Amino acid sequence: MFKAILVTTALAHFKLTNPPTRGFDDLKEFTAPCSGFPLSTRTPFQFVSTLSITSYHSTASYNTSISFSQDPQTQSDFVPWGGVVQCTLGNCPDVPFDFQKAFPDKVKTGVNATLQVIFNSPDGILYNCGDITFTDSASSLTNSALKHFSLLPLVLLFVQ
Ligand SMILES: [Cu+2]
Repeated sequence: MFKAILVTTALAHFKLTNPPTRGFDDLKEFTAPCSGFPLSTRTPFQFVSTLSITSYHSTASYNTSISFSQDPQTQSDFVPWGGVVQCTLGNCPDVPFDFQKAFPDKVKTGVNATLQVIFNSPDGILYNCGDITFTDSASSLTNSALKHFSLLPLVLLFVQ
């Protein structure tokens, strides 16, 4: 009985949905850098994009790293990118990331990368990765996001 309760509360931490996570297993999310999942299908990803993350915790935060390795294996393959985003239960806030601005020498159309989300939850530090290929197709995201006044402080934080 007691054991069953423990298992239940340990399930469902967070999930990276855009780009899609390599795989999802609550019990493996503690494993860096990518929850123990191997390289997966790459998602086309615009230079300025928003990560979509579902939080199953009412109080949590995340930060991000990126790897330009073709098949990153360890945490040292990743470099930190972006600031800390606070999450509540449900979807974490949409924050546009300008990857090309941050890595102008590396982010070009056709370049492969792996995005890593490091989720700081009451259960501990958790990991998801999404494999992507950058594309320069026109992004309407930046303009629409910039029109939302409430997002401006976060935009300035991440695009500076
Ligand atoms: Cu959790």
